[in-house]
Amino acid sequence: MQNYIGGQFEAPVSGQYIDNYQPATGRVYGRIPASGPADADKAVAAAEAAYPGWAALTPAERSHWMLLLADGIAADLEGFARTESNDNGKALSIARSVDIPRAIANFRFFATAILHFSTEAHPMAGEAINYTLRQPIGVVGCISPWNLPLYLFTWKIAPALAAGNCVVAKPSELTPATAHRLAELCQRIGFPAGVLNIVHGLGADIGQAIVEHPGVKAISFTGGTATGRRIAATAAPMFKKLSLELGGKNPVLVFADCDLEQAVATTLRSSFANNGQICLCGSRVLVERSIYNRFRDELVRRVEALRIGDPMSEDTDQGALVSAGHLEKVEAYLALAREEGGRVLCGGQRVTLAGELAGGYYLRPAVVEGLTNDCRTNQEEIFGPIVTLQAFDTEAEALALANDSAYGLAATVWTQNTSRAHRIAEQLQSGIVWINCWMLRDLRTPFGGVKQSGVGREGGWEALRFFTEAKNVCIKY
Ligand code: TXE
Repeated sequence: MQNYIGGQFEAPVSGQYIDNYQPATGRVYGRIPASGPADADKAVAAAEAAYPGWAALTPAERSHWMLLLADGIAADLEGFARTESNDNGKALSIARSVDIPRAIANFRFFATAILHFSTEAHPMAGEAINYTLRQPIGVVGCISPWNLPLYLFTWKIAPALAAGNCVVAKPSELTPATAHRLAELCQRIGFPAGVLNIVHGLGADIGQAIVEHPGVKAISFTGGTATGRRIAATAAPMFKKLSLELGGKNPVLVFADCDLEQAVATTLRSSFANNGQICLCGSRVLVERSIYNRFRDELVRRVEALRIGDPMSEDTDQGALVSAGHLEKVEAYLALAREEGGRVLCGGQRVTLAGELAGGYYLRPAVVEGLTNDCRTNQEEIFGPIVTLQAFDTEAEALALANDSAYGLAATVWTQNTSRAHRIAEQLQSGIVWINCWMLRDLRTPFGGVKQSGVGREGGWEALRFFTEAKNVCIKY
């Protein structure tokens, strides 16, 4: 792969490359540029050169270009899905039904949202009128993680472009392939050169260089909390706008008055979809004591039935984890859970598949019980196929356990009692609350977390506001 700068594919200035591993086999299957500050300079220069032209287009013209990107991905959905599955290890069925359709939806949503974007007026009766202009910021940086590669990459790029900014974007070095495929699409359709620049490499090198670059006026980042802290420390003294979507340790509250079948079926998904590698996955399942055993036994039964296998096979529920390092991290948490007194009810073993898949990063999904909420297993983000179960007796206790976390991204509540649902939703320290569902997403809604789960909100008008600067104009009568 090469960097995509100013509409051209270019080798990194260093001439150095990084190996890209295929999680399904554990083999090196490609190389990506090891970019650094000199590449960031080139990408920012290309974006600055393209900016006046792109910002001057009408929203309808920008929308047109973005819809062409959406159409291009849609026409190549299977190709993008296979590329994503190959690069990330996720089951092809998920890439095909979730990741790539959502990337298309991101472009379509913001390409059309910008046509309806409007600003406010504040009349001062008889004296003056204020109106707000929302103007693009200039060159912005979008840095995305490996778990939902094209999905989260486009979730940032689409509003940035729609609002009239030019972008320097960096996908995760673990999963660069669909971003590269998007760059090829840009070139094929003649997407205006320099408007979207895609650079590859390690976070500490090219990621840090983008954040530090004085020409980059805003940073939108999704990734780990430690990385977010570092980015904030770099960007804050430069007064850059920052949107940080970070980790989670999401609670799932299951009350005895829930629809048990739906609660179990969805908790299976909310625990293990994408191998638990979604920031929205519920990792602490809190169950009312009177139904605890029934819920636990049924969940474990279904977890044991999950099929771990070749990501490309249609029968696979769970593909490979993203990397050898991540597999080791998840296993280390399982060992910690045991040390802390947890009982592993199922899973946690490595799976060795046959033939060329023997070196892949496969792990049986695990359910753990017997841990208190204050242990590290229940406090730290694992981001893999492990959930813990805890029993509670009262609503107040459930709420206290749910909120006893440094994180506050997403929470799920299972109850048929509407009053309780509203009462709890109001009190949960969480940016997102799902009642009797999980990951039901309307792209207009504010998306993001509280506490150490991040700063700012993505989605809908929030994203378009983030990627614009408000200017008040006051006219005296
Ligand atoms: O993420 P990083 P990692 C969590 C999850 C995971 C942990 C670490 O718990 O185990 O984070 O994952 C780029 N300046 N999440 O290490 O490093 C990096 O190249 C600028 C939660 O893989 O945060 C990549 O493009 N950029 C999560 C992106 O940041 C830097 C998704 C994310 O990588 C950088 C992923 C720097 N100094 C992990 N250092 C979620 N919230 O969805 C790294 N990067």
